[in-house]
Amino acid sequence: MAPLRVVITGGAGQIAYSLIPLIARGLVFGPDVKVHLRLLDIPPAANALAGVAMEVQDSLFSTALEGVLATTNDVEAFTGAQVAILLGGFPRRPGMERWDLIGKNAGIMKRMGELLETYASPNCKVVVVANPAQTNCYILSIYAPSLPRKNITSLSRLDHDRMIGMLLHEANSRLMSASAGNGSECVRKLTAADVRGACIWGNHSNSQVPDVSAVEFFVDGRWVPIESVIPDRTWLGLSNSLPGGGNLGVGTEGSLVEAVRKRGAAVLAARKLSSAMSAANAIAEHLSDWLSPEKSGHSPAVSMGVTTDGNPFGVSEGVFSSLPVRCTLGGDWNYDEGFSLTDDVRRHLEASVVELEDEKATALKMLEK
Ligand code: NAX
Repeated sequence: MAPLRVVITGGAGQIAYSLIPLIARGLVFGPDVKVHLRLLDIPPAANALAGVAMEVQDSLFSTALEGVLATTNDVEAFTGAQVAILLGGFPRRPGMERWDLIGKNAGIMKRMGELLETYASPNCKVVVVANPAQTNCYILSIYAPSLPRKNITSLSRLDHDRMIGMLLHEANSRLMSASAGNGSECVRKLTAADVRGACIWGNHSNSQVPDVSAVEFFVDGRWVPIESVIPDRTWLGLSNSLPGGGNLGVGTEGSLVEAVRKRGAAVLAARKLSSAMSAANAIAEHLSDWLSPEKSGHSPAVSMGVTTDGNPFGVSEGVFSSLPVRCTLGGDWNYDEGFSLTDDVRRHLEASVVELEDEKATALKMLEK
């Protein structure tokens, strides 16, 4: 069978550097799927891109990687692409307004949309990572009108995984100390497979809505509600002491919601570089749950940035938003109707969707200029 053509834009950047080995080892599309990588970057990054290509050659990756093309020619990169991983974008510079950034990236996404429309496979599957990720999806959908809207997704899996990582950290420390205290054997350490029902709603920004209201842990052979392991409702953002059913912990110093929203900034402050290893891992999980023959159809509900058109949650249509979905065999996905919005989550999600609508309007206005 012909190898899967996978284009990665921003191929010389730091996320690509962590992602390429995961793909090349067969960990994303499945060990039996041969991949031809098409790494694209802009001419000023041509040397760095050539260096990445040298390292790929030197790495003697598994047979999953059938070939690699490193190019600054976008038509060459997108021709026949069956999967597009869009990392390339304009970075935020000091003094730059958020709206300027949206405008610059809208221009880049317009070009990506045209490339997808004209040169990629008609059923190309897309994940947008470059920010503003959800609004970039919307721009793509305008300039690649023949591509099914369901094929265009954005990454909110990193936010999802950050939340699960924090929940596991808290749950495990509570379970460990509980078992140490009564002298019994240590409780089995929970892993990601022992958590279900987590969801990120809304924009990939500070307005995102990390929601644990449906979370359950698998403890001692059965699923139990989150509060039976982590009874701290304020930290979880489940406090119902305020009118309207609580405040989700937003603004509460040290709450889970605040921590998830600020995790990217915390990594940046500590590393002096934005998240790359965890972003690459989240992209790999997003794609393998969606597209790998081994995982698609078997994975739990996950958060993905998808079109809101026809969603069952009552979210305004016409934008892309993080929502809970289930991936189905053959590279499709459906909204997970098992999720429902609490009043509090709905209120916060509405604010996040207003932000998405503002971003969309700004991007469209900038493209008209
Ligand atoms: P880097 O700055 O390391 O790499 C970006 C690369 O894109 C550069 O090599 C640059 O030359 C290239 N590029 C710029 N314009 C291009 C174009 N028109 N065509 C092709 N390549 C182009 O960024 P990196 O850390 O790899 O992050 C990539 C993107 O992911 C950024 O926009 C970042 O904001 C976004 N992120 C999104 C996340 C999400 O959860 N949605 C989390 C991680 C990350 O911060």
